Formats: sequence, C-alpha cells, structure tokens
Amino acid sequence: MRLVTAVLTLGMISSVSLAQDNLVANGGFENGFEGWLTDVIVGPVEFLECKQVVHSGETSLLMEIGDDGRGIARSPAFEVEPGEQYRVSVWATAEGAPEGMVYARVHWWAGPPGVASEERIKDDTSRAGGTFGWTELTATVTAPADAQMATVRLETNGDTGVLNTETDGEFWVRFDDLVVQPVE
Ligand SMILES: [Ca+2]
Repeated sequence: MRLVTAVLTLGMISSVSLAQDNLVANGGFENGFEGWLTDVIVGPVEFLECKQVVHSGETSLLMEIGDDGRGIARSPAFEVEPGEQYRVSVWATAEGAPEGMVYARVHWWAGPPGVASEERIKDDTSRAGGTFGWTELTATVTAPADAQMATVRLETNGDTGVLNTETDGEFWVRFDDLVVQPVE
C-alpha cells in the first residue's frame, strides 16, 4: 500500500513539473484552439477538436484535409533566450498523409510574431508520413542571436504555400501534446 502511494506521488510530481516546463500554452489542446491560429493553405481543410482519439488529456487537433490539401496550425508565441537550446516535441498520427510531410516547424521572431514567410530562420522537427499511429516528432533547436519569441507551426503537407505534394485523396492528421522545454 505504501509503495503504491509513493509511486502515485512520484507520478504526480513529474507530470506537474512537465506542465510547468512547457513554454507552449495549451500545447495539448485541452482548451480547444485557444491561442492557436489555424490556416487553410490549400483547401479544403477542416480543423476539429477531436475528443475520440487523443494522445493525452481529452482533446487533440484533427485536420481533415482534401485531395492535395494543406493546413497549418500555429502555436501561441512564447519567449526565448538567444543562444539557448530548446527541445521541441509533438505527437502525431495520420492516415494517407503525404510521405515525410507531417512535422512541426519552429519560427524565430525578433519581436511579436508576424507573417511567417518573412522569417528567414526556421527549424523543423523529424518528419512522418503515410498512415501511422501516435508518433513523437522531435528536434533540439537553438534560438538565433536576435530571437526574442518563437512559434511552432504544425504542418501537414509541403514546405511552401505555393507548392504542395500530391496525395492519393483525402487524408487526416491528428496532433497532440506540443511541448517546448529549455535544454538544461
Ligand atoms: Ca490533448
């Protein structure tokens, strides 16, 4: 009985410190899309608060995307220290997504976030594609010398707003648990 209590307490402590360390507010979509920007780059794309299939908590982000479509969701902005290292992690699952085109992209900002295409410096996480179960996409990134803030964009298809990758038809991608933490 004592052992069970100790294990439970340890579990609670580690999940609390994880929540405090995450620089991204609402990275797990537990408050819906609060603080997030969603954008249809190539339509149609539907952004849904998914309650049925989650990585943790009660909500994930579901993007239902048409043939050759592309949608992005940008996280709330957070402050960074120039030269500091950060670990980025997000979980994704998909069906029929283009190969290597599901990932997260960090944009660094010298001030308040603006139009992403104006930013020269960006960093991507590892990539996934096709049909796959919950998979962690990660990167360890370093804030540039002039960086003050950052955002993380969850991507579903292609590098630019002009060119996108052909898909075999409609596809869907779910994201959950975006966490950005300073590397100690
Ligand atoms: Ca969640």
